[in-house]
Amino acid sequence: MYKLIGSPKTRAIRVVWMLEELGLDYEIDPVAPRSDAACAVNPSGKVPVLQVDDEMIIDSVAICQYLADKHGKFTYPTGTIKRAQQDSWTMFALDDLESALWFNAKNTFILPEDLRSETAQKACKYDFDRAMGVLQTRLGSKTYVMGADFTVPDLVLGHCAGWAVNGAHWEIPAGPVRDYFERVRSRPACVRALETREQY
Ligand SMILES: N[C@@H](CCC(=O)N[C@@H](CS)C(=O)NCC(=O)O)C(=O)O
Repeated sequence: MYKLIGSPKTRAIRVVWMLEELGLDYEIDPVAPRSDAACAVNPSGKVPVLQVDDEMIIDSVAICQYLADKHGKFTYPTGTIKRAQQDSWTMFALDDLESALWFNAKNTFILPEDLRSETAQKACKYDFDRAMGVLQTRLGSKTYVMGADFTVPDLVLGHCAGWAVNGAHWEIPAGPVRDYFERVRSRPACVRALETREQY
């Protein structure tokens, strides 16, 4: 039994989604970021954290990749070119989509008010829009970023798309990229994860 520490309203939802994709048993301890309970398992107070026996794994992407590797699904094996290409997609999701979303959130409601900047918000949107163009080019006509099979970066990209539309209120341009995100986010495991989030 895996124990997921972190409210599903945070990036813990990625781990819920992966656990649902893999059909695994898990329990959720819905602790808030920076709470005493979060700081007890991660000195930064960030969530999610996955407890596996007596060990803790910090970071949503590290956790999702670990689960994929351990259960032999939604990933290519380590040491292969395909795995390096898959990891490159994961880094693209974090560098080009998540960083814009996170810095925008910080400048919208997280940082102390006197440190927030509307110019920074505009810069984040600019970077995100540019990333949508890059994604369209790199994706081409593929079903998922690595081809026919859903892998870890599709989950991270799909999560970022929901964050963009529902959190930042940024529009995804109509066309292949929006179709791709709809394909990823309509997977039954994603739908179940979002239903789970509603319970918290
Ligand atoms: N790279 C980390 C980021 C985790 C993170 O920043 N989580 C947010 C909630 S979505 C948090 O705990 N923030 C508290 C803080 O920044 O102090 C991951 O993907 O797990």
